[in-house]
Formats: sequence, C-alpha cells, structure tokens
Amino acid sequence: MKARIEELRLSFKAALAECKSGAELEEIRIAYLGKKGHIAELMKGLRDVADKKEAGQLINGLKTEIEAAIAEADEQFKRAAIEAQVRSAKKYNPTLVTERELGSYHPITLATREVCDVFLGMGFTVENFDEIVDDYQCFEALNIPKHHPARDMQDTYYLDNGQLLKTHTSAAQNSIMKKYGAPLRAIFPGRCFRNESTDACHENTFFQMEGMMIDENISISNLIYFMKTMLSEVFQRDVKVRLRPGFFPFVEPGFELDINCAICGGEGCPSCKNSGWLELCPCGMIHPRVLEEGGIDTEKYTGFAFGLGLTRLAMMKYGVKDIRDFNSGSLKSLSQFKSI
Ligand code: FA5
Repeated sequence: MKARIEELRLSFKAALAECKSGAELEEIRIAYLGKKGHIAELMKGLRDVADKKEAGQLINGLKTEIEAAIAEADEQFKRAAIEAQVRSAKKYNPTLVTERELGSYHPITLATREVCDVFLGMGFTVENFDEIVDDYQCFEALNIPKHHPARDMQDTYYLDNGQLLKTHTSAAQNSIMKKYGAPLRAIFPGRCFRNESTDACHENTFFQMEGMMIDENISISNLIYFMKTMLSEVFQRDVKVRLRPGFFPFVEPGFELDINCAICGGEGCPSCKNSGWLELCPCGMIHPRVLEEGGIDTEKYTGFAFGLGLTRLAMMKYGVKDIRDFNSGSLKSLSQFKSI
C-alpha cells in the first residue's frame, strides 16, 4: 500500500507539472479525487490491508496534499486569465478615474434659447428649417427675381445641383406660410452662409432668427412692440436702438433696426466698424407679393417679418469683441460661458 501511495504522489506531481490550463487541471482533479479516482481506489483497497489505521492516515495525507496543490494551481490559472483579459482590454478601464472636464453650451445656443423663450411666451411657434435650399426659396419667393441687384448683397455657396446654402432665414418664409396659412406666428432660427470677407462683425457662417406674424390688422405698431419686448427681455436693461428706413424687396415698408454698440458704448470701435451702431434686426411689413406667393389672402391679412442677427446679438449680450471668436473653437473663449 505504501509503495502504491508513493507512486500516486509522484504521478500526481508529474501530471501537475505538465498541466497547462484550468480544463486540464479539472481532468487531473477528477482522475485523483473523483468518485472513481485514484484516492477512492486506494480507500477501497484498505479492506485488504493489515494496518488500516496507518494506511488510512497515509491516504488522507496524500488526499489533502492533492487538494491543496489543485486549489493553488486553480488560483494561478484564474489570476492569469484575469491578467490576460485586462491586457487585451487595456483601452477601456471602467474603474479608471479621468480628469476630463465637462463642456458647456455655445453662447449662440444660449442666446438662441433665450430669444426663443421670449417669443414662445408671446404665442409664437419655433420652426426648424434646412440649411440647403433652392433659388426659389432663398430669392424668387421673396420678390428677388433673377438678376435683381439685391442678390449682389447675398452671394453664397452653390452646390453642383443648383441648390445653395441659405443666405438668410427669410428663405423659410414661403414654406412656412404654405405649411400653416394665416393667422400665423412663428420664429425660425438657423445657420446662414455668405460668401464675403470677414471682419470683427462679419462672418461667412452666422446665425439669424427670422420671425413672422400674419393676422388681420397687423401694423407697424405691432412690429415695434414685439421688437422692443424682445430686446428688453433679452438684455434685461435699457438698450439704445434706432429705427431707420431700409430696403429689402420682401418688405414694404422696410426698416433697419440698429443697436448701440455695447463694446464701445457708441464711441466707435472695430466691432461696430467705428460707427457706434450695429445693424441687428432688419424688419418690415411683408410685401403683398410675398404673402400671395405663400398662398395668403392679402385682402384679409397683413403681417410683419424680421431677421434678427443672432450672432451679433450674442456679441452685444456677452461683450464679445470679434464675431470670429464664435466659430474659432477656442476653448479658452468658449469655456467662459460655463457658468451661464
Ligand atoms: C437679411 O438677411 C434679411 N433677410 C432680414 C430681413 C428679414 C429683413 C425680414 C426684413 C424682413 P441682412 O442681410 O441685413 O438682412 O441681415 C440681417 C442681420 O443678419 C444683420 O442685421 C446682421 O445682424 C446679421 N448679418 C448679416 N450678415 C452677417 C454676417 N456676414 N455676419 C454676421 N451677421 C450678419
């Protein structure tokens, strides 16, 4: 019996030394410790042994040795498997603490939301509109036929298929009139594009917010009331504005609404091209031809429209001297809006 126990001890050690995986280890465990394994066989053989007590102690000693060795090997295989997993998944560690800072809303987003809130409170709906439009939407439906000199003011970027990047949010007027008919109160913020040189108050990509109100008996007084309310709500302080005649083929009469430059207080600086005033929100009574083109009954309805320069409004509201900062992607500038 002693010789057989010694033989099994050696064969177990040899098998363990050759073992390369958890699965192989399990096979060894079954072979030695399983119901029909070597240890069980030794126990059965005890019947024929004279000194059962001594032989039983030797078998139990071997069994304990084998159990401990298998447990240790099992632990090593498991640890190695985890290490291999971590090595192969080195790109993502859910427990790793990162120092990444949170972002913030862009100042144009903040300004847009604020103006939208003001108009929502006055019963306007907020409409979304495409950035790519066609010639009809951007010009013809707005009483700007081909070769009209007003087109010179708004050169843009054309696609091969003849479509273009919209130069102003007025490009949505016709579609919105056709969609809702009259009466109508809507604002539509959006990105606009112009092929022009940039300076402190001109960008080639900027935001406007169009507004339209069409109903019975709408007059210039309504227009002035809504413009005043919007500006006082957005700035939360008295801002000096001036209204002067302006020409746009899609309104009659038309006005330019300028804001006193908040950067220099009206003294003149690069942000206002040294005039002390910044063109902010042209507006006017919608031209009857534009209403008709939108399917509105001009015998019954009149309306006003305005085209607020949202990017310029954000300049004046937040004291940004150069409009180009907004598109610069400079985190140093943009992170200043985190607390707003
Ligand atoms: C228009 O775009 C007209 N569609 C506005 C309008 C709507 C008039 C409805 C009447 C009725 P204008 O080209 O002036 O007009 O632009 C309107 C405003 O957009 C300007 O006052 C200015 O605040 C802003 N804006 C225009 N061009 C630029 C630019 N290159 N960079 C930044 N802001 C600009």
